[in-house]
Amino acid sequence: MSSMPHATDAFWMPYTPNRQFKEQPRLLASAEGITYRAPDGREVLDGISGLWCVGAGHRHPRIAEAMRRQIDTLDFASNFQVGHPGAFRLAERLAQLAPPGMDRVFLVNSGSEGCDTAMKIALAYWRARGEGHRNLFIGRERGFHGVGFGGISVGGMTNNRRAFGTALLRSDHLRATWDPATQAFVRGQPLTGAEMADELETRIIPLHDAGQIAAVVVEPVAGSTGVLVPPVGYLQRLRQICDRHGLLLVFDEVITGFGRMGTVFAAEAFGVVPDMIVFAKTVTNGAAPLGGVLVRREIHDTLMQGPPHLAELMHGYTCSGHPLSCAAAEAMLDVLHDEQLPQRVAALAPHFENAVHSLQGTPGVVSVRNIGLAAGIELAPVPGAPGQRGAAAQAAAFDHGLLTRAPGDTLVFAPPFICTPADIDRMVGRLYDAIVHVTREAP
Ligand code: PXG
Ligand code: PLP
Repeated sequence: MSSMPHATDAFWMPYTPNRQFKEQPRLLASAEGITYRAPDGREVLDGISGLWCVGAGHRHPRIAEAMRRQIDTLDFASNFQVGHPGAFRLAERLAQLAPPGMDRVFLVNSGSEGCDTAMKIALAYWRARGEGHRNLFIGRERGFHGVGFGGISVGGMTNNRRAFGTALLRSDHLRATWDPATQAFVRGQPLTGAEMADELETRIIPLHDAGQIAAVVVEPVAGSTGVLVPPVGYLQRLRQICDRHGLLLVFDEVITGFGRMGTVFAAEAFGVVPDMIVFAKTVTNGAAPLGGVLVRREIHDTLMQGPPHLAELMHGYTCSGHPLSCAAAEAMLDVLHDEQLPQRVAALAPHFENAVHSLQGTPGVVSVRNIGLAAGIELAPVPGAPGQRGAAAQAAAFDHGLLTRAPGDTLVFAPPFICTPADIDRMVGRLYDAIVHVTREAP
């Protein structure tokens, strides 16, 4: 088992308080199933599926075996002007899993690349239809669409935007679906609040004109902001308004895709078919980087024009459809199917809901929200220091043997799909211990 590296200076860690981490590193050296091990062998239960990726559990033997076979057969082939069978096979299988009609797939390496790709496809689509003036994107406050310039333009996480000046693309934002007055301890989807979608029609469209808008981009469930669950009927209303005004609707399913909602895609769980679906993360169980965009066929076909010797869409990444990533994803699709992982999530969700809501009443807990296998447990902030209590709780959870995440003062709990009810209870016990630990301390 590897131990602490001698020097930690060179690696500029992503999304990490580097100075603090390097004072007190928290390393993960190995993993199996739902459990990480620190270099000293200490157990850390995986309460966030790696980073919303590892639904099938760590080091799944079928995924490992598929990747081993692939690296010994074809390590790399690009998909620019040549191709390899794995990418075609994977795309066909993804198309079959997607909602009807969304059967064209652009492959990328991450959720961020997926979001930027979906936005570029939207722009190119309107231009091909002679409506190049549609170049405004409508996102939502507290939405996360990765860290590319497209994604931070349409995203609504203030901390991801502030340091980078004005984002590159024109955008406006719907309000978040969060209403603390009615939703603080709601179980599953709030029953009221669908009318929050009407703002698209009553404010945004009159302000900008529908003819300026390229697409509306939302996460079906806002994940990385701390799990904000859409009210019943909200996503349907967004779809209806987009249809009335001819706007494209993009679902960012980077977190919700591949099982976490108890279905392969959240589109299915909520009964709403968008025009594009962005995916990443769980598609390979986190074993290799892969993302993509599922596209409604008419959008794809509109772009299949121009001189036959020129690429129809001048876009792609060196590793788009990398053989190892495709092998991992194909194996993950086998595992999702054969182990019935979405069905297991659906069966486990009621126990999960009861377990996380048992935290209501714990001092300092101001909200608990859940859907599928995702929950946000929000803590009262330290006065004048937003985020400090969340960061302390995340650290305390790690010290109590649980990996979690804390955007702001909300602890996010999103365990692997293979958890048993007893695993969930053990993890929630550690969450409780961590919350008690940080709320006992003086504010
Ligand atoms: N869209 C959504 C909805 C995401 O959740 C991305 C795009 C970007 O994906 P990549 O693969 O480029 O990271 C994400 C990523 C958290 C957390 O703490 C969530 C993400 C990333 C980092 C942290 O919940 N989601
Ligand atoms: N920068 C340089 C100098 C490159 O040659 C390339 C790709 O060929 C890129 C950036 C883009 O890299 P990627 O295709 O991995 O996104």
